[in-house]
Amino acid sequence: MSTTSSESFVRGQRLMLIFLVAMCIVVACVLSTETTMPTQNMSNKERAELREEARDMFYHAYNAYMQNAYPADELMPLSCKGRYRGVTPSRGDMDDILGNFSMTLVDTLDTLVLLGDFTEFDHAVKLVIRDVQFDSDIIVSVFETNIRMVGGLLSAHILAEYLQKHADTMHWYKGELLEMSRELGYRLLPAFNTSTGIPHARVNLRLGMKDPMLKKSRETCTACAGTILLEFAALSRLTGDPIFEVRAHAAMDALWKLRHRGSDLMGTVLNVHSGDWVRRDSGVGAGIDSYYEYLFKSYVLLGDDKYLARFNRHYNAVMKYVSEGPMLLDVLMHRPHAKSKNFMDSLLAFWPGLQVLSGDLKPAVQTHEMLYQVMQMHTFIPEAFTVDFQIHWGQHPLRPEFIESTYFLYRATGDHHYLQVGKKALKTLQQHAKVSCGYAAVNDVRTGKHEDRMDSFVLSETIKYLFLLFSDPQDLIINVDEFVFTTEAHLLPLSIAQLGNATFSFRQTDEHNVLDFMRTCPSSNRLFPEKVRKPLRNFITGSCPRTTAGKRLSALDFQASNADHLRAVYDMGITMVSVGDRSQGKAKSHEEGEMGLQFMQEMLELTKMQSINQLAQLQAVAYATDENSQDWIALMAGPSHFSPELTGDQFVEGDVILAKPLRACDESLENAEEAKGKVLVAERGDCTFVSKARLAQKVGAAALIVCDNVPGSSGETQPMFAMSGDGKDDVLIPVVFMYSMEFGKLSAVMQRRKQPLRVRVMQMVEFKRWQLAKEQRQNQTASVAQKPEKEL
Ligand code: DMJ
Repeated sequence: MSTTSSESFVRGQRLMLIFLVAMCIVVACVLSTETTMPTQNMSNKERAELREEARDMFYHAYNAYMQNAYPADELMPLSCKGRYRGVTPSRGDMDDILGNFSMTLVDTLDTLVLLGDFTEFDHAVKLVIRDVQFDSDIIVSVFETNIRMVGGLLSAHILAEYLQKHADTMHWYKGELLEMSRELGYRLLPAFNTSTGIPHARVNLRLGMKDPMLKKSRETCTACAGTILLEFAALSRLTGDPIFEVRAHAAMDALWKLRHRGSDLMGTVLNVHSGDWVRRDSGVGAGIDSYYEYLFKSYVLLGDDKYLARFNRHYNAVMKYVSEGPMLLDVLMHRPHAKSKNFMDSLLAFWPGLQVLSGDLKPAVQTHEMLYQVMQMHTFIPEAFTVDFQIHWGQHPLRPEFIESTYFLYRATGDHHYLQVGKKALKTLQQHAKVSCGYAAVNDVRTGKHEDRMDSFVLSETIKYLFLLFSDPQDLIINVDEFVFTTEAHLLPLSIAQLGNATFSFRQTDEHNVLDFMRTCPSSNRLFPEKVRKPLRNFITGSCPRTTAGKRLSALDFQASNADHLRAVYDMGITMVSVGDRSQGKAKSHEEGEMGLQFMQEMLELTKMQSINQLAQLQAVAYATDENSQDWIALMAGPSHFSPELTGDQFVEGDVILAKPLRACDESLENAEEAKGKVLVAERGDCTFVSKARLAQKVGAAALIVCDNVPGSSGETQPMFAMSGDGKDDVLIPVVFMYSMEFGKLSAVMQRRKQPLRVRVMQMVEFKRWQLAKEQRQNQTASVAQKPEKEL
């Protein structure tokens, strides 16, 4: 159903009002009900200095890119040169982000306007118009190309026209960027030709889906398919061509239908043809994050309240099942009471920012506080960290999410705490990521080692949000409250709703009235951020009381080292026996006694499950103690999510060989011939686990061992994990992970042996069974040999 432009205009105005009023209510509720003042105020002078430091950071990175990398997509800050697709050694699937279309410059254009640098913006727009082209035989990610390139071109177009009107400049500009974004949009459209309407994850810029490499394409992530609408709607409204918006709405509708009807949760990976879920983990981080963001922001930008209703349904489900105090832990969409991961990823740091926009401030303050503590503990927020805040994956590519949330929290509360947090983040970047040629990603926050990588979002988001945090509205040429920030922090004006809506749709019957889900002011019981943060201040060290009254401690969450847990367990009547204290525990009340019984029951179940699961999943790399021996030793290894599981008596046997180069991130290996039929070893880093696996498979290796790149790591001291893939299931050889200490043992044996070392990759439990059977056989033989003759 289409609406008239005057209706759209009214809706646009209404929305802008709703949005601004919502923000004001949040601020008013927070500020008016509590007199406690935040502790460390920041002077205007210091704030202005930090704003200027953020500006300097921008130019340090931008100039390094322009002088050493442009027209490449990205700057490689350590080698101080450009990263080109097909020229620079491949990092595997990760490179699908690159299309040889000067991504960093396009992604950065609107930041130049925010900084007030119209001269450089004018120059940069001219360069983009002159140099950037899309007719390349390159497979790119639909999601990344949309958010970084289409979004970058569109917001630059909008701002160029804005400057023409309001700054009397760029009069030469005739809408070239909009034309470019339309062309790029057309090149992405073939990806939407699926039976569900949910787009493929990748498309060839020149050949569409006709590229033979895309023949088997069928899996995508929820965020990949659900982060299209803002850009495509803007594209349709600005060009007058409805096709983009129609396709993006259809994809959103199809995704909505795939939610679990019981839990209202979404999984992370799905099949675009059948609509079947491939991964049913449900959280708010990797694989799903910006789908939720785009539901809410589509409502704000377009005024279609079905998106608010959908967002609210999902939001309530997330808060019910995924949110656990300040933490957000993945569950299974179809079994939402079962946690599916014991770690959180850094991408979820955007969530508090989204919560602020939707008006739910208290949990935003709490989660942000938890993340701030993780950051202080590890310098940066690592890519993934466990529920006890240890590092699960130590990389940090200078992501923006935490700073983005800090910015929105500051805008909503005015609390200077968030300026202090921003200052800390800025200084950390300066101290630990700044190099002479830009800012370098951190390969491992434990070692601080740099990586030759500066993602385009460092300029388009990380530094942009820092600059905005320390700027006053009067420092900025535009009123940012009149814009929606896309997931890549590109600015789309709320006035887009006035430009007609070709595809406004009826709400589906299962979509409740938005009012059913409207949340009230979060500060009804005298909320002030400091008050909310305070009890969490020592959340990570666990030294503050934090057992919520009335909430039962479940065995899954129990940590013996947590004093509150011990207290809660004691109150439930369970005695923790230790030397010198054998007094009988007595439940405080009948109800707590019941809880205690339930707890113990769970504990037993859990122990059973854990030992079964851990052993069942643990892999082994086994070898004979010497060339002629029958005695075997097994080293502990972890499985992967993307390769076939070795179960029962299955194993793969072969000689071990080290990949050349060891990281195995290139198109091929120098020792590809030699690697055929062998158990290849590649070191972790530089590219994804799964791309190493694909390369190993391509050269004909029988199996792959990925060894850790963090010296001293060991399965004895840290939890083993399963390597994540990208949702595809094209890896057919077994792939296992070994921590450094375990691999060190293997490597020492390899060096000692004259002959190549032959190993078996198998299930640990199977190895143990095999050993046990062997021992029993040996014992039998021995006892037979020892029996006196007469007994024979
Ligand atoms: C950005 O490209 C976007 O913010 C996206 O939504 C998530 N990943 C990166 C930044 O981490």
